[in-house]
Amino acid sequence: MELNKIGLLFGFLGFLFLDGLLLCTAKNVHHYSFILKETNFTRLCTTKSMFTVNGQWPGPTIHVRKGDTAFVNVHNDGNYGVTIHWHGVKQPRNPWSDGPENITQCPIQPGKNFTYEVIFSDEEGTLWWHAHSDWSRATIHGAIVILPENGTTYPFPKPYAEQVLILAEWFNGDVKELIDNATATGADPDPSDAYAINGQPGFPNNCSNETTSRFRVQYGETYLLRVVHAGMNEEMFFGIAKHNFTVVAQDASYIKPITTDYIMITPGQTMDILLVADQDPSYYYITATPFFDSNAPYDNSNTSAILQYVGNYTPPSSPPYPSLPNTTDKDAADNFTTRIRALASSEHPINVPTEIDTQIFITVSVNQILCANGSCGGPNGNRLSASLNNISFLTPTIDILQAYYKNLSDVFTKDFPNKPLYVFNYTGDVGDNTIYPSQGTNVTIIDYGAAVEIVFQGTNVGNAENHPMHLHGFSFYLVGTGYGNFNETTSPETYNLEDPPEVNTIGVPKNGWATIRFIANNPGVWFMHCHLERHASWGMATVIIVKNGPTNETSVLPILPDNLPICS
Ligand SMILES: [Cu+2]
Repeated sequence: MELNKIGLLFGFLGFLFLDGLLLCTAKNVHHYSFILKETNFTRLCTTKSMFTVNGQWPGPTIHVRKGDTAFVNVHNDGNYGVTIHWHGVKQPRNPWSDGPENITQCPIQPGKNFTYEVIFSDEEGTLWWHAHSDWSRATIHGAIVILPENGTTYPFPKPYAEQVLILAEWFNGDVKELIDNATATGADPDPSDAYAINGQPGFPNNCSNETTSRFRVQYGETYLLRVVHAGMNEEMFFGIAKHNFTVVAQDASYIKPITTDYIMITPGQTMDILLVADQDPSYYYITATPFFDSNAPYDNSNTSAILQYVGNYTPPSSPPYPSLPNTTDKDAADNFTTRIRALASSEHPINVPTEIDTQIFITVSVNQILCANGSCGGPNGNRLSASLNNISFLTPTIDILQAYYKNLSDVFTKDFPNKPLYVFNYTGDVGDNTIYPSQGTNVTIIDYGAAVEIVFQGTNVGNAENHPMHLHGFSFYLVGTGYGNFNETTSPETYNLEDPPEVNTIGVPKNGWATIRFIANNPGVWFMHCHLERHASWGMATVIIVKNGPTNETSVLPILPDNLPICS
């Protein structure tokens, strides 16, 4: 695979009338066509038909500049309904095109199509798109590359070339059958059979050596690697043999450069990395391995691509392999994530709320639901479940956005608690008091413009684990994390209000807490959930509705798109 030189052809130049003047603006409009269809793929010597965009896995990359708009027509030629989400794109005032199934729309049914209007604002760097219905995101995903606006540039020397690297999971079986079976029995879904980098498991996986992804580099040049974690259920360590590299952005927001030989990245996150090809011209493995701190079943395999220097040399018979932290090495994970600080420069300022209007404390738990006569496939014959504030989210049959917009009753309740109804020693001996959650579609309503703080408290209920929490419609500041129970007095004393990273997905440490802050300046209906897919399926989710502000410009775009698939 040849690296693409930077310099992309853009679609249609946008024009804007301002005060009677015709101004050529930097904002462009792009058009993409996604055809969803079943396509045969062979990995690990197993062939299966899987649901893809345009027959590709990973799917096509969307290229825009900061502040552009992309119209993506999604036509479903598959066998079941799907929605697409533009992960990390804030979509100001435009929840209509956000995508989560039965939250902002119903699935695009086979034979139907829908055009998403993806509105970019201050994002710059790498994001991604993925299906947001059942588990179809396993095979329906791709990168979004957001270049600096015309006339501006990166806050680092312009790289020679760039490359998208998408981490994902390969399942030998049909992914929809897999989650449908797990849902039917209440058991843990089967783990994936391999991880993949740009669709290829690579060394040391069965039947994978020949097809390993290769990235060719010129000695002495600097490359921008855009790493996307599109995997389903596992966090990952990632590194390149014999090369240090520098992480410069996370979730399409610049950070202070971190030089390291590995990263820990959770499902949902993206990281931009500068790599200097400064080692002896040869082959080097680029490898990702799981970080897993729980005792659920998981995929303990590795995936590799090859960094291949251009030139005349004898390739090594076995290229060097990076030494990454052990799968359970929590300290290594923390040692990387706690180094992340916002760039916070004059060109890329941050604006952390210091006076909080709305404070929400949320426990994050894995639970069980009782089954009659212990007839389910989970622990103790029960059904596996998950919750926020001990409420396991029930996805409604009518989308919440439509219900809110049209004032339909009986779809959701506005009473998601802003603190746990039952206070216990969250990270200690939790007993059996909170193992069984209630179930409901409980949402939080927030005033436009409110300064919001959310403390996520991981718990020892069920199965403690790191949870990558993701919020739609916003990026937020991660102001603090810690282990044990959040302490109202001492924990805030550790907050970083100077240069906290501005992100859309954060790992809540196992048996620990994480605090985020943001201004609720985006009216709409926004999903918030764990990005481990099995936890999201079990109900580790809720919805935040931000009310309209006082003006049209601070209200949801008034148009209900013509062909938005609504739930009847
Ligand atoms: Cu989780």
